Amino acid sequence: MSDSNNTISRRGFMGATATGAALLGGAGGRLGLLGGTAAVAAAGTAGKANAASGAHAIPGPGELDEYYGFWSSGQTGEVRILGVPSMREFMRIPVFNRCSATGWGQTNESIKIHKDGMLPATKELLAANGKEIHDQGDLHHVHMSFTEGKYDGRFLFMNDKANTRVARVRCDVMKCDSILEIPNAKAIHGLRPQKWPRTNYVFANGEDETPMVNDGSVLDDPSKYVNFYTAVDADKMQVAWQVMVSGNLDNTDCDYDGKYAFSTSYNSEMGMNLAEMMEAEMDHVVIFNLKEIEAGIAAGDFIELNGVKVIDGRKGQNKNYTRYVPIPNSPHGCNMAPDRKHLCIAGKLSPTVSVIDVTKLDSLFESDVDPRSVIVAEPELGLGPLHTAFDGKGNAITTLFLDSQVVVWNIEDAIKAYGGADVDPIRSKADVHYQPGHNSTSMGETLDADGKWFISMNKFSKDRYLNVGPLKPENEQLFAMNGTDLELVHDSPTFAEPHDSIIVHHSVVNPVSVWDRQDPMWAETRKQAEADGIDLDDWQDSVIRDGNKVRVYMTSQAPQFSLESFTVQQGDEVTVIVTNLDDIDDLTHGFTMGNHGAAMEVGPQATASITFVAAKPGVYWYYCQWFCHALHMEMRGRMLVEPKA
Ligand code: CUK
Ligand code: CUA
Repeated sequence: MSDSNNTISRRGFMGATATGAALLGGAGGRLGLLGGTAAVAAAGTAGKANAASGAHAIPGPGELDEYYGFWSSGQTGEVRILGVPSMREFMRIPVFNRCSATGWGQTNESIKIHKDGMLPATKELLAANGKEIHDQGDLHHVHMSFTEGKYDGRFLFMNDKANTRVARVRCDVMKCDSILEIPNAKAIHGLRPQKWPRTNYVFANGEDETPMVNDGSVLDDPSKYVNFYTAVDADKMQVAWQVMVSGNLDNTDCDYDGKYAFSTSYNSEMGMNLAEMMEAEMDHVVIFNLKEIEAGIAAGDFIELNGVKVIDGRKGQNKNYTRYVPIPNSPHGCNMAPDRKHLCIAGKLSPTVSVIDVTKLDSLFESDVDPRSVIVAEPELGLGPLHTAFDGKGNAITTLFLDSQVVVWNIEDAIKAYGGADVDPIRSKADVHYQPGHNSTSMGETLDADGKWFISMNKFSKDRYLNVGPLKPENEQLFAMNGTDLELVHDSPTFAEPHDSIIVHHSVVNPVSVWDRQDPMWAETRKQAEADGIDLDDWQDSVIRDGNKVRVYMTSQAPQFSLESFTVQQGDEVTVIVTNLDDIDDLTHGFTMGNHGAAMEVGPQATASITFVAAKPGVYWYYCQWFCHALHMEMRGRMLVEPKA
C-alpha cells in the first residue's frame, strides 16, 4: 500500500496539520515552519543511518541497541525497558501495579515483598477497603545505583507518589525485590540514588505537607504542617533518617562528592490552594548537608517519629543541617551536571534555570553569606523550563513546557553572561511535540555522559498519531545530538505516562537468562516445601493437606505440568506452587487457574506460588498461559472441587 513517496507526503501533511493545531491550541506553542520541516526530514531518514551526518544508525530487525532505556510509567505503576536508539519496548517490570501477565501483586512471593515494607496503619486502611496490598501506584522516577559517579548495573530505584513508597528492582533478573513505604512523609515524588562514593542512600522526598503527627488531632491548620526529606539505606531498604523541612518538596538530586543533596520546593508558601502556592516570586531549593545530618543523628539531635530518626531542618533552626536558597518561581527540575560542579534548578513559572556551583555550598554552612551567592548563572531560556539533561561536554538541554521546545545551552557561557559578559549561552532550540516534561541524554546523569542521544518526553501527542479516541498516548521523541544541534530521528507513542527515563549503555547491564534455583525471591516458599517434605528441585507432584489449607506442588517441563489433576474440597484455601524445571533461555511457563482470577509467570528454573479459595464445587481447568511449545495448548490439567459433605 504505502510507497515511500506516499509516506513522505503524508508526514508532510502531518507536519502541516501540527502547525495548524498549534495556532489553535494556545499552549500548543511555537511550531511554525520548523515543525513541518523536521517532520519531513525525519520521515526521509527514519530507520536508516542519518543522511546528513551518517553517524546515527538506528538498529533494524535483528540488530541490538547500544543502550538500554529505563522508563518510568507514571500512573501505570511499572518500569519499562526500551532499546535506545530504536525505541523498541522490550519489557515491563511491574512494581506498584498489579500485573495480569506475570501475577505480580498476586503471587505469594510478590505479596510478601509488598507486605514486608508496609506500615501497620496502611495494612489496617487497606483491610478496611477489602484489600491486602496496594494494586496501584504512580511511578515518576527510575534511577540506577551508582559507584563513584557511574552506573554500576546493580539496582534500579523508583518512587510511588500515590502511596508514598520507594521500590528497588534487581538488574540481574529485572524484577522488583523490595517495596518500602516511607513513614511520616506524604507522596514520595523526587528520587535519586547517592552518586558518591556509591549508592548508600536513596534520597526521596515527600511532596505533600501534613501535620507532623497525622492522627486527626490537627486538621485544617496548615501552620502546623510539615514535610519530610528521606534517606533510604539502599542496601537494607530501610529508612536511614529523615529531615523535617519548611515548604514542600518536589524533585531531588545530589552531588558527585557525597556531601550534599538538594530538593526543589514550589510551595515555600505552604499554600493549600493554587493562588496561595503561586503567591511568592521566590521559592527555594533546600540544601541538605549529609555529614552534618549524620553527625546530628549520631549525637542524638533527633526526634523519633514512627520508628524513624527525624532531624529538624526547618528554617530558623540555626543548625547546619539545611540551607534554603531562594529560586524563582515555583522551581521543578533538579539536575546535577556531570561536570561535578553545577546544579541546575528549572524555574517552571520563571523562564530561567538557576545554576548553583556546589563547590560554593560549604560557604553557606561556614558563614552568614547571602544564600543566593552560590548561584553562578540564571540564564533566561524560554517559557516553562522543567528539567535539564547534559551532554558531558559542558552543555545542558532544558525542556520548555510552555514553548513546546527544548533548548541547548552552554553552562560556562551562562556563567559569563551572569557575570555581565555579552554572550548568549543558547546554542540551539528544537521544537518538540508537545509540551515536554523530563528529558534524558545517553549516560547523561553519570560521569560517563556521552552526548550522543537525547530524548524529549512529551506530555501531549495531539495529532502525531492515528486517533485512538479521547485518551491519547504520550509522545517521546528521540534526537541525535550533532554537537549542540538536535536532530529529530524518531517519534514513539507511550501509554500513561512516563515522566522520566535514563539511557544506560548496554555494557553496564548484564541480566541472567535463567533463574538461580536458590534465588531469595522464593526462599519462603522453599522453606515451606522443606517443611512439607518436598524437594522443589525434583520432578514432583504432591498435594499436602493442612487443615483446610491445601498446598499443591507441581513442576513444569514443556509441554506438561507434573500434575494432570488434583482434588480439593469446597472451601479449601489452595496454594499452587509451580517449579519450572526447564533451564533453557526464553522457556517461561505460566499457571492460570480458570475462573479464579489466579495467574502467574514461572520463568526458567523459577518457583512461584499463588493462593486462592476453591469456593465452588466443580471441574476447573488450569493451563499454561505462556506460549512455550507446539503442544502449549495441551499444557493443562484439572482441579476437581468436591462439594462440601
Ligand atoms: S516530575 Cu513529571 S515532568 Cu514527577 Cu520528575 Cu517533572
Ligand atoms: Cu508451558 Cu505454555
